[in-house]
Parts: sequence; C-alpha cells; structure tokens
Amino acid sequence: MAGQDGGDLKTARLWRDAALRARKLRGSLGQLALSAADPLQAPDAPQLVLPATVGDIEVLNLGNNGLEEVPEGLAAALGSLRVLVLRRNRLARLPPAVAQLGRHLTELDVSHNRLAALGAEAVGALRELRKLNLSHNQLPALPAQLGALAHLEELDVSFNRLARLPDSVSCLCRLRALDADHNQLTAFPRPLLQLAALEELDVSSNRLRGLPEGIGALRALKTLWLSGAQLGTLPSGFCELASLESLMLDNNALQALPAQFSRLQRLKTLNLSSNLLEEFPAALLPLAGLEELYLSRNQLTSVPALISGLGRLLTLWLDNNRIRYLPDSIVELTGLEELALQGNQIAVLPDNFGQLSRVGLWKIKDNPLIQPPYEVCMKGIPYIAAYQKELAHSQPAVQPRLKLLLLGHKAAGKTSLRHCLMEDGVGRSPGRGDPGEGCHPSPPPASKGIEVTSWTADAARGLRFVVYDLAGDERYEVIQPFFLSPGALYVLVVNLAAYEPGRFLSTVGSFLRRVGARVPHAVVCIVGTHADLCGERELEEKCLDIHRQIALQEKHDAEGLSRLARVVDEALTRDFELRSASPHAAYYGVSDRNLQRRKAHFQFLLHHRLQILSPVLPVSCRDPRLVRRLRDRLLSVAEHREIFPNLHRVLPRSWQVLEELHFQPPQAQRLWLSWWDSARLGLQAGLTEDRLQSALSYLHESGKLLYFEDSPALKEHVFHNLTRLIDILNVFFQRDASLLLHKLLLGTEGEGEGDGSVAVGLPSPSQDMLRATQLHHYVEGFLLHGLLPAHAIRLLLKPHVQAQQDLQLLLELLEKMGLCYCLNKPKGKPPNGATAWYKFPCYVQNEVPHAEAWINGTNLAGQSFVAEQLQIEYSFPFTFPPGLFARYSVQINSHVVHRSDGKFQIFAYRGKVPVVVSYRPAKGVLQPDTLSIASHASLPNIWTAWQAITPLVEELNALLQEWPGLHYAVHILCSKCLKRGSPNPHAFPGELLSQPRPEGVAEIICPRNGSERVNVALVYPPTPTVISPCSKKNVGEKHRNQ
Ligand SMILES: Nc1nc2c(ncn2[C@@H]2O[C@H](COP(=O)(O)OP(=O)(O)OP(=O)(O)O)[C@@H](O)[C@H]2O)c(=O)[nH]1
Ligand SMILES: [Mg+2]
Repeated sequence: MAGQDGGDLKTARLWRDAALRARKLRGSLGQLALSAADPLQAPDAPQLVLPATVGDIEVLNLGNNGLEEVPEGLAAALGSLRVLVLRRNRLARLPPAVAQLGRHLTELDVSHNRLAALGAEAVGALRELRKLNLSHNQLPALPAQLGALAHLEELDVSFNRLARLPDSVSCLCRLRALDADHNQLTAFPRPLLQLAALEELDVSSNRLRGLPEGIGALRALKTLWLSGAQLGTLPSGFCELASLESLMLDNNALQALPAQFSRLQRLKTLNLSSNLLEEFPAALLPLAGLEELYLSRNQLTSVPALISGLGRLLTLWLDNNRIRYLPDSIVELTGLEELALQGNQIAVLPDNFGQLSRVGLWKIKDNPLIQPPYEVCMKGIPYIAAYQKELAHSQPAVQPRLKLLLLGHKAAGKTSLRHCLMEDGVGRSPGRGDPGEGCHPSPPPASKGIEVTSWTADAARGLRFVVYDLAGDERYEVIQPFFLSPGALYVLVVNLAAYEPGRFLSTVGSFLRRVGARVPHAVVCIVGTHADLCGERELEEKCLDIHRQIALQEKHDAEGLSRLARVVDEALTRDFELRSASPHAAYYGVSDRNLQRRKAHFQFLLHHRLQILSPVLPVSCRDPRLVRRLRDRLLSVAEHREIFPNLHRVLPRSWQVLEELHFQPPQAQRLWLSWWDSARLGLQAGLTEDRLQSALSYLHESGKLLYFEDSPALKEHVFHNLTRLIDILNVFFQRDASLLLHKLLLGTEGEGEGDGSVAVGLPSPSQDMLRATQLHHYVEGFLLHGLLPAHAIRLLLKPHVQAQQDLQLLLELLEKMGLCYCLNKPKGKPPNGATAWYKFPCYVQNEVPHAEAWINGTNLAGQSFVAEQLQIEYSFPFTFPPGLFARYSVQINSHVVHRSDGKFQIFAYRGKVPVVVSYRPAKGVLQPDTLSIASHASLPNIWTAWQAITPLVEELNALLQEWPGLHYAVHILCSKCLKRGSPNPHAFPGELLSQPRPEGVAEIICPRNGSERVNVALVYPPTPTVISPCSKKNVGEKHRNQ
C-alpha cells in the first residue's frame, strides 16, 4: 500500500538488492552443523570436537565458531565430505585440512574470515570444486592456480581488496557466476571476456571507469551488476549482450545510452538510478519485455508518451527527477504495481489516473500537486480515482483562500500590522494619508492572546486570507505549535527599532528554526516593523544584518546536518559485524536498517529547508504607503502557483458544500464536532467517509478549521469554531492574575447554592469575603503551581461551557492536547463526587520535586549507588520544540503514579519502580537542550527499570513525530559511568533500543573508562521498542493508505 513500512525508497531498494544478491552457495545434501557454543557438543571446552561417526558426512558446517584453525584430524575423519562451510570464523589462512580434502570437495565457503592470502598449493588442490566463496576477506590478490579449478561454476570474491584478477581466470570455462563486487579493481578484468559460459557477473563498486568494447563476447550473460562502477558511457559493443535479462547500472555517471541499446530485447530489469540522464533514453522505448525500470535520481524533465509501449511494466521508479508532467498515455500501463514519482515537479496528474488500480507501492510526496490536491494524491490511487470521478460529475468551485500566520517576538507589532493591513482596505484611494499621519490612529488594545480573523485582501480577485495572529509571549508557546500547518504563508514580524545584531537569535533565528522543525518546507517572509522609528541608513543596515544572519544560520545548520550525515555514511561503509565489534566508534552496533533510516532522515532534513523569501520588508504602521506595498507583496507571493497550490485549486463542489455546512446552525454554535458529526455533514454534501478525510485535510491546511489527522488523540475531533476554541485556550494562557480573578468573580455571580464549589450557606457579606479569598487562592495556586479545581475551571469558562457534561468534554480535550492532566482521577473513571484537581505543567515554577528514592546517581552520603542506572537522553542541538516538556509531562501521566513535578524535573513511579524525567535547557552552543528519562534497579531486576522507562520513551517518540523537521539525537548513557558519577558518561546510540540484544554477547566495553565492561542488559532493553527513537516513521508522509 502507499505508505508501506520502511517507506523510504532507498531502504526499499537496498532490501531488494540484498534479496537479489542472496543466491549464493546453497547446498541440499545431508548436513552436520557444529557449534562450539553448543553445550551438547562441547560441554567444557570451547574447541570443537568431532563426533565419532563423521565418516559418512557429506556436508559440514563449521560456520560462526570463531575458529582460528579447524579441528585436528578433520581431513582424515571426513572421507566423504563434499561441502565444507567455514564462514564467519577467524581464519587467517586456508587450513591445510582443506587442501587434504581437495579430492572430494565440491563446495567451499570461507567467506567472512580474515584471509589475507590464499596458499597457491591449497587452491591448486581443490580440483573438484564447483562453488567457492571467498567473499568478505582481506585478499589483495588471487593466486594463478585458481585457473586450474576446471570445474568451478560459481566463484564469489566480493568484498576483498583485489586490484586485478589473475589472467588464468580465463581458463574457468565452466564458470557461470562470478561476484567480484566491492573490490579495488581499476579496470574491467579482460580475462573475463573469455568466459563464454558466464551467466551472472557482479563487478559493482569497483572503479572500472569504462568497459571494453569486446564485452559483447559474454553472450551467455543474463545478469550483470555494474552499480557504482564510475562509468561515464557504455561502448556500443555492450549492446551485443543479447541474453541480458537483468542489468544494474545505478550510481554511475551515464548521460545517455548507446542508440543500439534497444537490441537488448531480453531485458526485464533495468536499473539506471542515480545517473546523469537529462532525457528519458529513447532507446528504452522498444524494450517491450521490460518489467522493472528504475530511473530514480536522474535529471529527467519529462516522460515520453511512447512509454505506454512498455506494456509489461510492473515497476516504474521515476522519483527525484525534475519531471513537470506525465503523459496521458501513462494510464495505459495498467499492469503497474509500483510507481514512484516523489520528489518531482508534478502539479497535475493525468485524467483517468485511477485506472492504474494495481499500483500498490505508490510514492508521490514532494510534488507541488494541484490537481488532484496533495491530500488526495497522498492517500493512494483509489482516492485519486474517486476524486477524478467526482470532479467529472460535479461542477467545480474555485475558492481561493490561504492561511497566513503572523509570528514573532512579543510586541514585535504583529497585531498592529494585522489591523493596518486589514484596514488599509482596497477601497482606500491611493495617495491618501501622508506618512506622518498614520493609518491606525488608535493603538490596538493590550494583547488578547492568539487571534484568528478572515481578511478579504483582494475582493476583485477573490483573494482571501485566514489570518492567525500568534501572540509572541512565551506563555503561549505550548499552544502555538497546534496552529503551524503545511501550506500556509508564514510572516515573521521583527521590530526593527529594537533590533540589533545580538538579538538575531531571539527575535528571528529561533522562530525560523521552530517553524522549520514543525513544517519543514514552510514559506516564510520577514517583515520589519517600526520603520518610522529608524533612520534610513539604520533601516538598511538592520535589514541587511537580518538577511546575512539568516544565511549564516542556514549555512551553519545545513553544514552541521551534512557532517552528521557523513558520519552515518562512514558507518555504513563498514560491515555490521565490524561496527558491532567497536564500541568506541560512532553508531556502535547499529543495524544497517537503522543506519539507512537515519541517513534517510538526514537527507530529508537537508532537502526540506524553509523557503525564506528575501529581502526583509520594512513597514510602519504609521505609513500607509509602506503598508500598501507590503500588502501587494503578500498578494503577489500568494499568487505564486507553485508555492501555494491551495489558492489555485479547482475544488469539487461537494468540498465547498461541506465547508458551508460546518458553519451553519446548529453545528456552527458547537465548540467542536466529533469526526462522526463531520462525516454526517459530509454525507449531506455527497461525500463518503473515505473522501471526507481529503476534504477535511484541505480545510485544515487552508486555515478554515483545525483537524489533527496525525494525532491519535485529537483526530476524532474537528475544530471548526476556531474563535471560541482559541478564546478558551487564551483563558488559560493569559497568565494575568487580575484578569483571572475577575473572570472567577464574574463566574460566581448567580452561581446557585449546592454547587459545592465555594463556601455554601453563609450570610452574604462574609460569604462574599470568603469567596473572594478562596478565589484569590485559586489564582495564586494556578499561577505558581499550575493547579486548578474543576469547578474553578468551570467558572473561568462560564461563557463557553454551560453544562457539566460540556466541561467534562472540554477538560478531556485539554488533556488530549497535553495542556493539563487530572491529579486525582482514578484510572479510567471520572472522579466520583470528589473535587477533581487539574495540573497545568507549563505553569509549574521553581518547585523542586522531592526525591525520596531517587537521589540522582548517588545516595545522600555521596557514595556510589548500589543500583544500576538506566538513562535515555534525547538531545536537541538546533532547537527544542516549544512546550514539549510541559506537554510530555501530561502525556506520561497515564503511565505513572505518585508523581511530583518541578519546573524541569518530574519524579514518579511506574508501579514500584522510580522514574525521573529531566529537562536541561541549553547552555550555549556546546551544551544543547536535553530531555532524559531515567530509572534504576539492581542488575538482576534491571528489566523492571526497562519496563518503567520504555513506555515513556515511546510516548516521547510519538510526541516528537509532530516535528518532522526536527533534528535530535538519542543516546543510552553508560550505566557504569553513571554509577561512578562521571560528569560526562559515555553515550551508546539510541538506535540500539529498537534492536534485539546481540546473541552470545554478555558484556560491552565502555570506551570512556578504559576497558570497563557493561552488561548488555544495561544497554539493550529486554524487548526492542517498536520504532527506532531516532527515525521518523514515514518522514513527511502525512497520509497513509491503510
Ligand atoms: N512607531 C510604531 N509603533 C508600532 C508599530 N507597530 C506596532 N507598534 C507599537 O508596538 C507595540 C506592540 O505592538 P503589537 O502590535 O501589540 O505587537 P504584537 O506583536 O502583536 O505583540 P504580542 O501580541 O504581545 O506578541 C504597540 O504599542 C504598537 O502601537 C510601528 O510600525 N511603528
Ligand atoms: Mg499581538
């Protein structure tokens, strides 16, 4: 299906390659496998002991035994041996026993050893050999005697250090398969041209730089691997390889194919990915038998209509090119099962695209899609089919509307700018009002918090914005991210009068990083206000400085990411086994799969940078001309079809009806709708459930409502009544004591008796006094500790919630949003009669949580702890998501008991096991923000500590999925270092959390303190976590077709 697991194309390709390669040396005879680790075979000693009755054995597997020599007497005992497997040992030379067995041996596997040379005699003795595997050794050369193995049919010498092959190879006239990939060959080995029987040849990852014209002599060749061979062209003789069925030419520098390429009529699989093709090679079009064609990562700009001639095509990968449109005829490829188009410039899919109904693997993200809309395309072919059908049958409606977000530091001038832009309406005649006079005479009232308004910017062109004014005060940080969505125009507002270069990070840089972390591809324009208070020169200098520092920050971040990506690349060049044997190296023990994911994530981050429009636009609320100029500029940005496809979509009529229905009574009055309510409206509009999803995503992106499709907790709601929702949120985040008190007092007016909330039944004056004092306490407790009882919340929200039931729903919503949690709710049940107290973690001030059992690594006397420490540390080198700690505090509540919250720390228990969650804000560039989750237990009980922290780790991973553009690293801190109280404990890669414990390894060396050994149980959890903490599931891929 569309978003298959391991969604990344590259990973999929690697798996495919691995599968294709796994066809080597298979035996099917009666077998004996011996292992030194097997206590039945060798109860005391680590050496192998041969059973007495080995005389008849034909197949002997001694693989994976760490052998440096083979057992004595082997050759004498094994009179009938035909297949000997010695892979994954530590042999530095071919054991003499092998030569002695040479008379009978037909298969020999000595791969994954340490062979640095092959004894000429030993090789010469293996005259009956049919299969020989020497791969993954350190061989710099092969002996000439190899040519004497006249029966040899399969030879694998891949992953060695061969600079050439001996001439005698040309004598291997029965050789059918040769793997010589991943060596240091500097040219195509000429002796191979004599091998007329050769059917499979792999010479990938060598620096061949070219192929001999005579390569066509390999007439029997069916499978040829030439990946990563530094080929710039193919000789015309190549086209004589008439038997070729599979050809891998990926990762070369080909700009074209020879014209006669079409003579390769038997070709079924062709991989031309990662080359320099600018045009779709016409020579491919007559290859009617092609089933798999890979053209990923080239520079193609179009696909010819004649592609429909490739009628047998099952797989077509065209991702990461520069293709702008697809030919209509592509829909004739009805057999297609895989179609990858991501990372192109495709805006419109051909009509009848839904005909490609067999496509299961579908990749389309990262295209500026307009028709069908992005949301629909991401969902898969059946959705596209339904959409196209609908469009064909209904009258389309155009509704240009764009979500515009104003963000920036407190008092930057966002609200004033909004007022000016909106008031400096279209009706105003140009030239009116001189600069000094001001278009907005009355200053806007004190910040009301976040606000959302509609703005018809150009009635004639029907251009409308939904403007989100995100208050700059940091108390709104927890809720702001909910409003950042893809497809919007971000306006970052800076007060130029107050700006100075030293304030770049706090007024510009940090905002850009946050937006980038949440919406990686967002379009941002920078507006400088207060231009009236700056001299002309000053204005110019400040705008230039902002511009320069943005470029510097961007360069710094991109370089940092590239460096990190290179470390992953380096780790990938090493074998997994080698990585697992070096605890001091980066990515120690991390699986190839996890490394590939990590790499894909870095590539995603590097390719999805913010689109920052330059230059900085100066404006003053006192100068209508500047305001007008800014408005025109915003309109012209919005008009950009490629940047804001939302504004140029032709929408199905039903989508428009759906929108209208949401804003009609009675539902218009409701605070939010359940997904089912919305679905009912959808049905009225003629939209079935499956298509409703696309319509809601569109309404979310264009700012009309909020619908958090990716949040498991919130996706059941549709927030259409934005003003009321935001009013409610603002109530909790205004953080103004007198305002809160006022609201509470107002709320109590007319409050009936028996309400149970405040003193009941007292005479009026003293009752008032008591009530006021009580309310005062509530306000104090709220602002200091974030604590409020449910009935006080009800008073605060009086105008918005009437019934008790509404309050309950609202509190649940706040909990789902991660804004507060109920302190005394028995699990699963609403509090019974007792007052429910709510805690808003973002309000917790300096309160230090008391630590009974947990005293941070040492006990009170300062001696080392007896228990073992487990600590998972997340670090955030570029930016820490605003509000993350507070929201995480709420998110973990269902997992813990007896918690005690501090501003930066939470102590709690998972059952009886203590856990501590700590946030450490950054100190300069050298010490980034970190969030860590820790627990402890004695070594035999360490699984209890893992059980305590694993759900918290998974909860954090889930929360971090909301930040697809965020870079962070996860590490498992070394328990030994922690126990010792080391200030700088060694950090093992967090990827290990999602990997099974390595078999047969009991301890790992901690490089920080010489050769100290750490039990594996302190590094790997007993059961791996579901997803690797460091990689995003389907990065940037919002919708899954499940
Ligand atoms: N001289 C001058 N004053 C301005 C200009 N823009 C805004 N101001 C003043 O700057 C102050 C802050 O402006 P606001 O619009 O409230 O700022 P804000 O960005 O909305 O602030 P928050 O909502 O707190 O984040 C107000 O007193 C405005 O009158 C301008 O261009 N020139
Ligand atoms: Mg404001």
